[in-house]
Amino acid sequence: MTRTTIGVGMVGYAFMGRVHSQAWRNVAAFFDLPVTPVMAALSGRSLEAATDAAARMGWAAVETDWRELVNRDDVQIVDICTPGDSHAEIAVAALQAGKHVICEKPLANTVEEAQAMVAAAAASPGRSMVAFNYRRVPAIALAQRMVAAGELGQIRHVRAQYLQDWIVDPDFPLVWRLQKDKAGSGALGDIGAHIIDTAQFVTGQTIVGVSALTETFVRERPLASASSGLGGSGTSEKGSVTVDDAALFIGRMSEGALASFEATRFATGRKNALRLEVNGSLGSLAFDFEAMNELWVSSGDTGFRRVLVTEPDHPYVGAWWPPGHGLGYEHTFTHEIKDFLEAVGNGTDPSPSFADGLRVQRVLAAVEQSAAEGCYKEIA
Ligand code: 4PW
Repeated sequence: MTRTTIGVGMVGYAFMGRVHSQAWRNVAAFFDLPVTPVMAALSGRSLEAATDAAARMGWAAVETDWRELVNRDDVQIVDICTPGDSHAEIAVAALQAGKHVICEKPLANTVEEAQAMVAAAAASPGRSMVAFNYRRVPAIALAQRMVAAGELGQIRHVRAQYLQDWIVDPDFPLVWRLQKDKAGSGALGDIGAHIIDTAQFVTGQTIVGVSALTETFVRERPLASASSGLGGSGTSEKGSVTVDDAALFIGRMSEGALASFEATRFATGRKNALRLEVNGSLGSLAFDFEAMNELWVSSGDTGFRRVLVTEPDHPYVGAWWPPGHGLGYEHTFTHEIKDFLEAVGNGTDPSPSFADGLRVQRVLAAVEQSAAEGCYKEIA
């Protein structure tokens, strides 16, 4: 059978580029899709490093300027895996060229940039999506399904945490994630954005106001000599950390739930603990990414019981392994790419949209304002 193919160009090839690449490579082997992706080209500033990355990860060609990649005739989808400071420029150019765009989170470094991206998306025939991959954890998707079906009743509380510890050592270097001009904010935008999206996705409610505290515990760090993923090595010279190390905030949600959020890279011993607990009038749900194949459920009259989310009728799971075999971090990206390709192929709008990304951006901005001014901030 001949399948319609669609060319993909990816900008950036570090941590997110690697995990997106494995998704582009594998998605058509596990899911029936209306279009089959072809990994046409990768762009990166260093020809040598980009050529090496393309060869290892399966990209057919290399560009050293993302503008060339965006304008290639064999690229119909642009996948943005760069730090936040270049998201808006690349996404707007790609959408103006009529390309479909999937962009890493947070959507941008400022609300203004996110607004420009939403406007470009509205004016383009291209489809667009912001890459909040944790929505595609089967247990999180199942939690959303249960809340939407009314199984928890009226939602009263949301308790969300994203806990990491990779910069606890004060000698950990000043990588781009710790620089405001590159990353926009620190733990807040990098991991807080995920729990904002996850809480809104699972409950179907938006955050309408916040009261926040942020802190930078280590204000100077060795300049980075090299970095990859969440690792790096430093020099003897030091520079200033210009982002938050931790952000805590409480918030009101649109249908009356009270929520609390904690995003930190100083939770010693917690590696990637994205946790969510939702309490409703009829029951509760609890999830921790460090045990991502489990969802804990209480129907109110009992304590929590574990549901192993590995059954074929659980979201996304049927495409993979037999019950009990489990999925990992990388599968969330394969699911995200699968949903994106289905939308592009079927001519529908993918979710979460750039408008959803802008809403998260407004929450991030309100958290920063609230922390700076010491007051409750409503979100329009
Ligand atoms: O999923 C997380 C990301 O969104 C990863 O653990 C690291 O923190 C890299 O960026 C964020």
